[in-house]
Amino acid sequence: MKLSIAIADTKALASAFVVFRGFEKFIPKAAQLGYDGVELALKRVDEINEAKLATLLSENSIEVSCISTGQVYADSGLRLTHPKKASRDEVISIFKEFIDLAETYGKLVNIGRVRGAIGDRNRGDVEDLFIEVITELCEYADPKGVTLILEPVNRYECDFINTVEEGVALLNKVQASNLKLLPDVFHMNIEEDKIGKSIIQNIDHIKYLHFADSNRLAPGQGHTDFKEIFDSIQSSGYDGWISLEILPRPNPEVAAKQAIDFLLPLMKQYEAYNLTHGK
Ligand code: LER
Ligand code: MN
Repeated sequence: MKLSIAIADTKALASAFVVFRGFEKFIPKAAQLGYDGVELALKRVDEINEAKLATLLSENSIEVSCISTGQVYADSGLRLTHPKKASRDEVISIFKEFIDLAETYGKLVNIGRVRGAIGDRNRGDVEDLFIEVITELCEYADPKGVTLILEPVNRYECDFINTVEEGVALLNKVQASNLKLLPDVFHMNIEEDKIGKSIIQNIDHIKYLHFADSNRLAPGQGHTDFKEIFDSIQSSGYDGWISLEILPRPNPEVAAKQAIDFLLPLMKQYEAYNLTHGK
């Protein structure tokens, strides 16, 4: 298990769900605080200077955990199920560039709110469109070793795939080995009856986790039961990234520190469990 934190460019939208803004300043900061990775929240690949990124990562011994894509939608309303083919084609080409970048950095690209909404359209038609687009992207990503991670998002932000079970149903329809799930415990706190039970039941599909407390602050600042979540991580054997997607309050550095100070002891207990149980 490794810990990551969401980071964007200095020009990221105000609405971007990231802790840090500015790669040069905050990739070293994340490493100093003890994070193993950074989740790059991008609107377009041209926000990244690959040579600079490679230097920042190697100088700070930190990895890219994933490329996240919520800002593509927030920036221009582009979405994978856009009713207009030209707009869908535009977002597909943006995603193919993310996949190219992820081939070197992280091997994972998320699909959250950028899937779009059903709105007043027919649910089956939108789902068919989504399956068509996602199949094309999975086929493009597969030879590059990149996995797409679909994020169930709560009903107040999205009207399409709110629960982990709905995510699994979509995965079963697409049938691509490089399509997995990214459950976010903030959304799960709203949509699932028990977060831990849902993680255990769906572990075979889970490739990545977003962490935030019930109020979207750092874990430990709200009322989400992280003990229950770590118990489920332990008993299911989850060994992927845990990425912090929290509000930068009271300020980015304090939020990032609160999160790691709360989580590291829990993670150490888990690792001790693995050692003593020979996992
Ligand atoms: C938004 O609430 C969120 O959790 C993102 O990761 C999905 O776009
Ligand atoms: Mn999330």
